[in-house]
Amino acid sequence: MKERLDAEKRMREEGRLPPGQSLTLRFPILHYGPVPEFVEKEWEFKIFGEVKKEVKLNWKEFCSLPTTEVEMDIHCVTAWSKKNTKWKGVTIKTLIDLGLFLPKNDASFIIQHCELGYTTNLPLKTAIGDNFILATHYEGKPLAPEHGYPLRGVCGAIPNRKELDDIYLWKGGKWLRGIEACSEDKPGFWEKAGYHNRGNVWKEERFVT
Ligand SMILES: Nc1nc2c(c(=O)[nH]1)N[C@H]1C(S)=C(S)[C@@H](COP(=O)(O)O)O[C@H]1N2
Ligand SMILES: [Mo]
Repeated sequence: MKERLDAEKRMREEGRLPPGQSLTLRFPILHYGPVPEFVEKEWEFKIFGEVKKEVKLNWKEFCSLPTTEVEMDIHCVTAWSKKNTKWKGVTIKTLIDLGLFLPKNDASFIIQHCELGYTTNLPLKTAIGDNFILATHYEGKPLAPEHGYPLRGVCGAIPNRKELDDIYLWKGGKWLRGIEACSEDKPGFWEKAGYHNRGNVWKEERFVT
C-alpha cells in the first residue's frame, strides 16, 4: 500500500500521471467477450484498405520482421495507470519502411482489426508515433493470452515526449489480426459504445455523454 502510494506520488511529481488517474502495480485485464484461442495455421495478419498494395503475413513471416523495444506508461480509461511497461514488437514506421504498409495519400486513419470483430480507430499520425507498437512481447516474454497473445496494439506515453499523442489503452487492440488504412474515420467497438473518439489522456477524452 505504502509502496504504491509512494510510487504514485513520484509519478505525479514527474508529470507522468494524467488527471483523474491512479497508479496500479498490478496489470488489470479488461476486454469484452472471451479470450480467443491462437491457431497458428489459421492466423494471418492483413494490411488492407486504402493501401497501394494489400499484404498478408502468416505468423512466421510476422515474427521475422525487425523489432523495436519501447518503454511506456499505460493509461486505462477506467482510471488506472501503470508505469515503465516494456514492450517489444513491430512499429507502423517499420512496416512503412519495409514497404509492407503503404497508405494512399488521402488515408489518414488506421483501424485495428482484432479477433471476434473488435475494432478501434486511430489517426495515422498518432499510430506512426514512437508510442504505438504492434507488440508480441511484454517484459521480455510473449504476451499472456488475456493480454492479447500473440499480437496486440499498445498505445502509451513515453516520459518526456510531450509532442506525442498519448492515448488511453483501449485503443490498443488485443488479438490483433490486421490494420486497415482509411481516408474516413471509422469509430470502433468502444468508440461506438460511448467512448471518446480520440481518447487523449492529458485532455481526459474519456466518454461522450
Ligand atoms: N480485442 C480487444 N482488444 C481490447 C479490448 C477488447 O475488448 N477487445 N479492450 C480494450 C480496453 S477497454 C482496454 S482498457 C485494454 C486493456 O488491456 P489489458 O487487458 O492488457 O490491460 O485492451 C483494449 N483492447
Ligand atoms: Mo478500457
